Amino acid sequence: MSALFRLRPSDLRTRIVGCRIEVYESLTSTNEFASRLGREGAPDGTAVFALEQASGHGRFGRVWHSPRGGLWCSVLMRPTFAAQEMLLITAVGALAAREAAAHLGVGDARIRFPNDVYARGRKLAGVLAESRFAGSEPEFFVLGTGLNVNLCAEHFPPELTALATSVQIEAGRETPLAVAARTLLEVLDEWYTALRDGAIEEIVEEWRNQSDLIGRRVRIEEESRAVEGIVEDVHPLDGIQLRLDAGPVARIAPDRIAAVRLG
Ligand code: BT5
Repeated sequence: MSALFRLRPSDLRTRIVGCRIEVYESLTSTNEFASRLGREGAPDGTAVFALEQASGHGRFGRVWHSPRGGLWCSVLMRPTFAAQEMLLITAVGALAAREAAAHLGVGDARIRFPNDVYARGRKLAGVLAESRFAGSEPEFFVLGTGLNVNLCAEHFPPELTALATSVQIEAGRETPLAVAARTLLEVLDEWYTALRDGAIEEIVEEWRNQSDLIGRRVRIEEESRAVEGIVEDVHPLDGIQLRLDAGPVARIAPDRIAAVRLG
């Protein structure tokens, strides 16, 4: 019997997200596949899942480990707003992944700048927004979410065992992937609708409330240097405001931040 889960648009209480749903055994990357559907004209809100990804990826070309048991999902978005607001799509993705994890029983899921969800100091989920342009205008976006659902410590490669966690580890029980998928699409629909309606302040405020870095000592790695200090503020568009150990306050833009490590 196939391990594919079934989820139909009519199973969802959503307006846009999940208006079309495709579930596959294995894909190279759901983001790449959703992008292909986007080029073929698939509608706003189309959702793609794969039980496993052969080359799931994160930011800066990093590998996203995607074995069976996780929720690997991409949603095609065709909002009508300016390109720089891709950072808001990332924020909406992090908010939805955090909220879905909370609904699935993860006690203290928090957003870790800019695109991660952490629980008890370990990475539970990551989101990756990508865009395709037609000339200078964005034609569509793809929001990818990787949420570790039914994964145990032995499913992670050695370098991640001490750094990663899952819904199963945190909530102490397995969750059917169809339930996790429905939960994610429903909360994402709420935040995506808010974004389309222009509720930017509400999104930014909730994103800041759910972030776990304010007041903490961090080391921020940029591509060619690292800085250390105490986080004074975080903002999905403006980045991190950091009181440097050397004294002054620096503002580090989101696209310059490769990784944030707690000091
Ligand atoms: C991310 O990248 O956190 C975004 C990951 C997005 C993955 C989704 S899955 C569906 C869709 N299709 C794709 O191809 N991608 C999206 P980044 O911030 O660059 O973090 C990558 C780092 O997270 C790696 O270098 C590892 O240290 C760590 N990592 C990799 N796999 C992990 C996992 N399954 N759980 C926790 N941490 C992981």
